[in-house]
Parts: sequence; structure tokens; C-alpha cells
Amino acid sequence: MDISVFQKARYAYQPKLPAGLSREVTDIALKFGSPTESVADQEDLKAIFKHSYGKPLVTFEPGSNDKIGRPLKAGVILSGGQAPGGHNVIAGLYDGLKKGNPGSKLYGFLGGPSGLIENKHIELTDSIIDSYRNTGGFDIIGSGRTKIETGEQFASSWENAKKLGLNAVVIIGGDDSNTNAALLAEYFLEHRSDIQVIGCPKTIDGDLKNEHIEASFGFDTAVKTYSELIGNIQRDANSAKKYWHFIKLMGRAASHIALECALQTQPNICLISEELEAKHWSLLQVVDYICNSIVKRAENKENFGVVLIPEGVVEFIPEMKKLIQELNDILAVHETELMKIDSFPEQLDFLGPKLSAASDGLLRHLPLRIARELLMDRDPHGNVQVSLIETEKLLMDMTQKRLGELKEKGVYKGKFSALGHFFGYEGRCAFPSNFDANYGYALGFGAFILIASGQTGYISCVKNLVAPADRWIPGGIPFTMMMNLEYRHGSKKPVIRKALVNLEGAPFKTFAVGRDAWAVKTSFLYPGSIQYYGPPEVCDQPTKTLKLEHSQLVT
Ligand code: FBP
Repeated sequence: MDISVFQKARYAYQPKLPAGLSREVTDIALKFGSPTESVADQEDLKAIFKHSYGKPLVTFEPGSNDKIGRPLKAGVILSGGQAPGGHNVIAGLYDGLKKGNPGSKLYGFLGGPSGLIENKHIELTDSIIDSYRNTGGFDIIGSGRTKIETGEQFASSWENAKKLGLNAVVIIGGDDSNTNAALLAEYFLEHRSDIQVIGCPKTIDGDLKNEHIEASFGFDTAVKTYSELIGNIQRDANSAKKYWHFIKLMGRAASHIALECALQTQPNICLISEELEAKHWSLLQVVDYICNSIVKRAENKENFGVVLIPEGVVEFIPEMKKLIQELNDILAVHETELMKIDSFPEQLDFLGPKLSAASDGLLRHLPLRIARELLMDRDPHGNVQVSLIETEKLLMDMTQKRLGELKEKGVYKGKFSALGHFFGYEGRCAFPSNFDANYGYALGFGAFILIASGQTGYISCVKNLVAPADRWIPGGIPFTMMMNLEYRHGSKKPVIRKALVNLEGAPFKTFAVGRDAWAVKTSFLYPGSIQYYGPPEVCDQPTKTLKLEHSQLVT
């Protein structure tokens, strides 16, 4: 097989393990804390997770662990969107299993959770693992968004795991996938099966984090890749001085990616969805905010600039949020009927009486393209597929129109020429940064320790991530500790609580200090590409978000 020179060099990279995982595996003991509670809805969750609710936090300590050397069989699933570092989670898990006992086996379920439901798997071997070490992508076994939710799906997952003689299933996924992992762990316990389930926190979106999970793997590489691209565009804009670039950035609901990229690149404008919601801004207010910068820069003869737009922004502008929620509820019940209607105006007439008057009016006034996009399929977890909604184009069109009005009033005298971009898939499969390569590997290795020590219902976690990797602190967090109830598909469901941007947090506050100046004066930063080799201050830096959120942990 042909491989690039760089890929070959990356195979040789040895991820740095935290000291807590570097000793002999039989000398890694588990230390349990006190029982835990969920973040909300405790009584409801206790009833749903009768057998797995309230487990204690786990840390790894020096000590003897006589369970660890048993031969084990584990299955691994990559679930949801790709995130750099996923191959290293699998490599860490594999290396742990083999270190524990060379006779242990690791199976990879193909194409996401459906691989477990349909019993599609491969046995992972040294040569397979070695050809994916430190590489991006999820192509080692593929990924998918199928949710294990029906009684038959749970039963066939159990059946297939039993057929393979599995001791454990490891699910590498985001908040929804780890919620699914929690339900699977509970199902096995309820059926008196000793098959264990362990999760690993994955998502470029950065929204699977809390007091115990400092970051999901993949965020670091994705934001650094997008920041490089934004910096390149800023340099182009500053050279040609003729375009406004409207850049939508992946990240689903939360604006963590956009915020980190803004801290890295200092664009003229970066919208933060959570702030727009808090301020109850309408779509027109957002457009006026953008126009304000464009008008001021035009006065300085700077008819160019960069606007960053989080992909989920439409779900946070209160009027749009209400419309989307109403559409979600209607689609949960009437989707099949709606899809049978061919013409879009007739679809609007079908929806009209079911929507509130305000939402009906808004849907009819949106550009046709956007209105259609709002009706597209939800993902299997009930989420609007915001990556498919062309928000950057909506804002470009509305900005152009508003600038026309301002020109007529004599307020705006510049030239406006806009280009739209969407950065998402460009960053999800990049070679993992050293941070993500180390972090993914440590999460996988930690998952092995949890499995070998007989635990289930935990997500593998690594703390103190702003310190050098050898000082990271691995352990396990019970799934139920991160859960609450939320509306999905029109009814309340247990889910791991998503972390949105905290407007009181240091990353947002730092951004807020700089942004008014950036909006008018060109203050672009050019972060350049991810560096894999060289001094630690260039290659091993975590994101600004992580540093700002956890600076107290730097030792
Ligand atoms: P996960 O939450 O599964 O990690 O998804 C990340 C993500 O990249 C989002 O940022 C984006 O909205 C979505 O996946 C796109 O989904 P798809 O890959 O199905 O197009």
C-alpha cells in the first residue's frame, strides 16, 4: 500500500502516556469516591437507570490489581461524526488489552452501532492497528449514527456480543452516543449480563465536557485546522482588500469551535450563538451588528473582512429556535404525511395551522432555500442537521440587502462583495495533533483499565489536560452523573447534558474584551498549520479555550 512520507513518520510517533498509566498494568489499582448524583432530574433518572445510577467516581492509583491479567475480549464502536484521535483511542485500547494478556482480543464493529446490531465486525490485529496509529479519520472500522433504541436492537446487540464472547463493548462517541452507551450498560445489567460498557468522549464540537471531562478528543485538531484556514483567508482578504468572507464553522449547537477560532485568529466578527440567545436578538439585529462593522470599516476604506458563524446559530436566535422546536414536534408526529406532499407551498399550507402564527409568518418570510432546509430530515437522535443549513448564505444575502438600504440613506458608502465558506469536513479527519494523539491513546488505554478491573457504566476520562501529558490524570466518570432529561422527538428523554459556551467563562470574556477593536481595525492573527515536530511550545500546546478554562490546573 502506498503511504505518504508524513504518514510513515506519524506511525513511528509514540503517544505520551500519563504517569498513572505508564506503570505495569498489574500495578494500576482503582480508587473509588463517594456515590454520585446526576446533574438534574435525579429521581427520574434513578428510575430509568435502576442498576447503574449513582456509581462513584474512579481514579487510578499505584497498587496491585489482580484482575488485570485475565484474557479479555472487547468490541469497539466508533459512533457519530469523525474526530481526529479516534484511531489512537482504538490503538490505546488494543495495546492495553495486549499488555494485560497477549491472548486478549479486540473486535471492531463496522460502520458504527449498526455493526453491533447486525453483527458486522472484524478482529483487529497488530498489522491493522499499526497502519492506523496517529492517523486521522475513522476508516479503520468506519462510523455511523444509528441509535440502539428498540427492544429488538438491544436484544440483537446482546445476542451478537454473546456470540463473540465479549467481556465489554467500548463506544467512542459524543453526548448522544454516550447516552446510548449508558442505556446499553443499563440493559446488560438489567438482564443480568456481565458484559460491560465503557464510553470515550469524542467530538470536534467540544460540547461533551463538564467538571470532570475537560475536553472531547478531536476538538484540538479541528480548531487548529480551521484556524489555519481562517488565517490564510484573512491574509488573502488583507492582500486583495476586496472581499468579505462569511465563514460558517461546524460545531452543531455549541459555539466552542467558533469561539476558539476567534481567539486564535481575531476576525472582524464572530457570532456566538449562546450570546445571541441570551440577548434575545432577532435575525435582523444580527444583520445590523454585522453591517455596523462593515460600515465602519468602509469609512476607513477597508471594504474587506471576515465573519465567523457557528453552524448552529439559527437554533439560538429565539424566533428561529421557536420555529425549529415547533417543526421538530410536528415532524415527530406528521413527518410521513408531510413528505408525501410534493410542492413546497402546499407543505407550508399543511404546516401553517399546526405552527404558531409567529412561526408560520417567519417560515413563509425566510428565503426559500433556508425554509426548505429547515424541513429536512432530523438525525437519528432528533437533531436538526445544522451542517446542511446554509446560514452563511442567509446572512450574506440579508447583509447585502440591509447595506443597500443603508446606502440609500447615505450611511454606507463602501463596496460589498461577499464570499461564503463552510469549514467542517476539512478538519474532522486531519492527522491528530500531538495533543489529540496523546489524549486519544490515553482514553483508550484508560478504557482498558476500567474493563479489566470489571467496571461498567463509565466514560473513560483524563484530567489536568493543560499540564504536560505525563502529568495527566486518568480515571472514570459514571455516565449517569452527566445526565438530565431533555425533549427529543417530542418527548422527555435521558441525555448527557451538552456543554454550551459559558458567557461567564474566561474564553468568552477574553474574546469579548478584544472583539470591538477587531470589528473596526484589522487585527488578524495567522496561526499557521498544526506542527507535529519541534519544540513543545509550538507542538504540544492545548487550545486557548482549555488553557483559559483550566489555567488554575497548570502546574
Ligand atoms: P458528533 O456530535 O457526532 O461528533 O458530530 C460532529 C459533527 O461534525 C457536527 O459538528 C456536525 O453538525 C455533524 O457532525 C455533521 O454530521 P454528518 O457527519 O452526519 O454530516
